[in-house]
Amino acid sequence: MSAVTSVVKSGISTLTGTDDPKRADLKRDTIDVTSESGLTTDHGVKVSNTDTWSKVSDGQHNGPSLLEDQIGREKIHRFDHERIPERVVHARGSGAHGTFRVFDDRASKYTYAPVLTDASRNTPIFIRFSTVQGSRGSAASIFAWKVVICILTSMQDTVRDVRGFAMKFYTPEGNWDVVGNDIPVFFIQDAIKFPDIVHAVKPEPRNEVPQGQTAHNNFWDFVGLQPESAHMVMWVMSDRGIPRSFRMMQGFGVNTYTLVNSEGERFFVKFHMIPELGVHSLVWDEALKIGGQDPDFHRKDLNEAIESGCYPKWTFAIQVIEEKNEHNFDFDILDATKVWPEELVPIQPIGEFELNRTVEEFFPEVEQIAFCTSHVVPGIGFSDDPLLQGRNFSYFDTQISRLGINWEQLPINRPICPVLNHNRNGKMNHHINTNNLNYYPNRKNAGHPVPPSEGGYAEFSQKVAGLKQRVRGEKFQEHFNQAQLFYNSLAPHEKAHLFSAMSFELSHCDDSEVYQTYTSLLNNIDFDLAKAVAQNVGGVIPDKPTRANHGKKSASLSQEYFHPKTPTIATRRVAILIADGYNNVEVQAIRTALTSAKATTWIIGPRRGKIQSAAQLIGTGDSIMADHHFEGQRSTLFDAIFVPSGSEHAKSLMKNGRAVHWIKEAFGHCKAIGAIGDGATFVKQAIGLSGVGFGEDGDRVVTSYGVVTTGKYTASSAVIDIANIGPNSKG
Ligand code: HDE
Repeated sequence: MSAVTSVVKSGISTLTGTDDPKRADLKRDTIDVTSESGLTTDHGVKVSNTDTWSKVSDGQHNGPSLLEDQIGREKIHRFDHERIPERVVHARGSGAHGTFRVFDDRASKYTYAPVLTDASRNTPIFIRFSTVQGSRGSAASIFAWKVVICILTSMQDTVRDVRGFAMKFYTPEGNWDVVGNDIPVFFIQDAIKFPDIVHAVKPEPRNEVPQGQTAHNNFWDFVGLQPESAHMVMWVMSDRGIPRSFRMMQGFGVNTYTLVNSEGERFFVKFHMIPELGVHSLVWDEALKIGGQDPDFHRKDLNEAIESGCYPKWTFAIQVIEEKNEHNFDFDILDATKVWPEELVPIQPIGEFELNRTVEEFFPEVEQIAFCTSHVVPGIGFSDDPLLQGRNFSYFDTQISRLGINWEQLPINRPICPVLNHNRNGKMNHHINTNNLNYYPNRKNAGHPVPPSEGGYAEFSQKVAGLKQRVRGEKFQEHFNQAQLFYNSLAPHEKAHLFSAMSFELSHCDDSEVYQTYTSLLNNIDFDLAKAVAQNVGGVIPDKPTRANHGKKSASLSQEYFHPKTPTIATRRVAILIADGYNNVEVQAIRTALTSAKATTWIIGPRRGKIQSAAQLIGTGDSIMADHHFEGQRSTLFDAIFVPSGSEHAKSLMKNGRAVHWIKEAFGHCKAIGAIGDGATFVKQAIGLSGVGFGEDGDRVVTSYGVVTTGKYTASSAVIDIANIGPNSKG
């Protein structure tokens, strides 16, 4: 068992039990299976034998199986039809239930939507996180893993990709969906290009390769010829493409929506979700390795945090532009390939939300949940953003082919408020209407429209004039200013990561036309970057910039901006590396300190079993159970490592190649490593670098490599140091 003992709740008063209307609603369809439960068929008849098909037999030999066996046939029929089509994009995902609330009514100057203004409400929410490119995937068996490792690595959480961040708010006014991503811009400006970008990024039609990767000819071919994607490509190639955890991602509604207040004034709005734990990423080498070591890394991480009581939490914020200021920017505020720089349009926090309940069963909750950008509630509306307009058509449409026309009756999708209209029938209809009147108007006025004054949705009366034509606005023609802004705003190590990512991806393109076109396009963004990438991948090496870099920056585009003000190790995974003869007093002390700081600790030893402490070796003291052995888990799955003192233990660690590799690899990934006494000597030898600032004299030393160690190391100083360094903060 792990040492996940702390039950830590964040600030929100959590809804529990039947107080949560969505939870109560789902309860209606929940089946509890206990040891008392007996099997029945789907038509309710008790089943006495579920193991043997009914057949003709003399009791000693098998004869033919009988078609009349309803129990056997039903079992096979149901199994044959278990699968439904996966989502055409965002197929692989994970989700959880939670609670949203606003701080106060500060947003009422922009909207009359109670979900955004009524602080007495706790709104139940569900969030589904996803990767975009890859298939839904399957857990490869150990056998398959040995035989075809490429299949395993294709279905995994840590691929370089955009992450979906789709939220459903179950409000008394109906469901509101914000179907966002972890990146604030998109590849294309107009919905009509969506099938092209998705076909280009998905596995190539000839051979279904690659899975879960943008690193192939067709993707880079398309984006090289479609310069409006330049900005988004920079984000995907940055650290944002390989998040450490769903819990450490920003979310963005991306499209421009509108809010309407009770005065009838309309505002343009963008939605932001800012994680309490800061925005953090893996390093690429880790992401690649975790893909093989733990393909479900992100979904496990989400469940682990919620189940240990460390509820992932975000601030909900808005950016607002008054209608009259729509055209006051050098970009079009309805262009989804552009951000609204925070310096121009401040981000206003208005609420917060947390995820506090894992799902009971994946399929009926995570797989069957379905979102629609067109699902808004009174006080919230759309804009003429051409991407949003197309999305409003697409989502409803795709749910019909994935789940059927009655998809909104599924438990996870149905609203918590009454649903009543004259829509009828269709496959898998669950509603039984007691009224004979399925049209309006009718003689009883049954099922009548509700005026806006009583809560009916009112479209904003927007004046529209123009010629019918296939055009995009003038400001939609500029594609590189914000790609430059993004690149300029990155910290040096973030720039280095982006350069490596592009080099990796373009190296995987074997058509020279593709990588030459893209490196030429890159020169519109940054000359030095374009030159360095082109040199690496055999692209077109520029001798001067295609256009000058404007040199502007916007602070909040860098992940650094979102590091928590007070460093924290809450929810981080710390491995304690031990062998027989370790110092148990230190291990207990560091565990206590880390647990109270809301981190989780995991004992890693030479075997999953009892590891004897130094005291026990001489007949006193305790042993400890290792959670994993050195081969069972790797350093990549942890944020930091701690090695206690103990001469026997340090000697055996040094002799164990895998234990040495643990340290070398964690060091290479710039993780915090704390060690004491002989443990510190082991760390130093394992890294093979002496003189990098280790504190031999008892002082605490933090090296530029991220290793902390000292002769007089204490548990509390370790916690402070590990938190201050921050896993992967540099590299
Ligand atoms: Fe989606 N997108 N999308 N998308 N999208 C889908 O709907 C679509 C776009 C996003 O967890 C599909 O139910 C079009 C932007 C997420 O269930 C589909 C366009 C953003 C999810 C669809 C876009 C997103 C989807 C496939 C361009 C970020 C997963 C399955 C006009 C704001 C939702 C489904 C979940 C899913 C269409 C662009 C985010 C086909 C036509 C921009 C998070 O309807």
